[in-house]
Amino acid sequence: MSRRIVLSVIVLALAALSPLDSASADTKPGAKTWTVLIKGFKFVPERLEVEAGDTVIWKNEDIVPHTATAKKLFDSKKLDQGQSWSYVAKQKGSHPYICLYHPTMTGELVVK
Ligand SMILES: [Cu+2]
Repeated sequence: MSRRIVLSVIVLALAALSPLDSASADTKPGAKTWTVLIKGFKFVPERLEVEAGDTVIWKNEDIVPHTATAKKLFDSKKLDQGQSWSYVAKQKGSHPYICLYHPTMTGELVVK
């Protein structure tokens, strides 16, 4: 497949998974949605501060699978290219996380 077709497929797939349409019942009014991109074997941004009740979406833009995994708190499981996963931040504090496949990939979710 050409690069352009691959990108189009990704865009369509993401549109189909639009997180705004799937906001779950436990998101509170005024809660925000944040996106962390996974690209170039990095979490972008590496450190994210949110309010409790906000939703964080990790979106894998690399061609290899990744995870966003914080011990005992959250685990995206395997995210293939173009896949995303959302998490409603509840537990306040600083939560370091990694990619299980590439443990040198680190990020931090701060919930206030
Ligand atoms: Cu990874």
